[in-house]
Amino acid sequence: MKIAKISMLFCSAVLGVSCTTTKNYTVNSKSGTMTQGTADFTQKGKTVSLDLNVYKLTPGIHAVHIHEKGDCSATDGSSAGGHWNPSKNDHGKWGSEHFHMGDIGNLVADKDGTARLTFKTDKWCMGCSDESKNIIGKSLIIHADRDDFKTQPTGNAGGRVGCVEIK
Ligand SMILES: [Cu+2]
Ligand SMILES: [Zn+2]
Repeated sequence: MKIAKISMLFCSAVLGVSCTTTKNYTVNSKSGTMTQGTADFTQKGKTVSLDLNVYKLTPGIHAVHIHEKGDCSATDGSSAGGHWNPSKNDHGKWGSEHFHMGDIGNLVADKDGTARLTFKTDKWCMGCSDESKNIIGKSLIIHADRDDFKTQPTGNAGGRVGCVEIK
């Protein structure tokens, strides 16, 4: 807490800019798929942005969530646990009445299986002391199917084809 405060002061007062943290990860293929890609997270000031680039997906719509455990070790990705849900809400579409803090939404893969999703929020942080906001120690999961934003608590998104440990 003290260190975080001091570093914020350092960034804003001494450098005259807000702090920026960037972490780049590689997507691990899961469930016998060939999924590849990168997930880049950046925190600038109070905003965290995600730039997700995925390859070798099946063409079409795939759910993307942050799951509660930063563990991609299981071949089917089940070690990542359920959706990250610190506020104990129902599953849903981001920004609607009810949604999990990990309910990013869907990405669309083209006919070659290539997909890009960018996302930005001030509801997350990278490594802050507020565990209801901190994405470090969680995982990002790419699913076989689309999120219907209705089925509880998963969105009926099917298997897990890609996994990123957010360390
Ligand atoms: Cu998921
Ligand atoms: Zn959810």
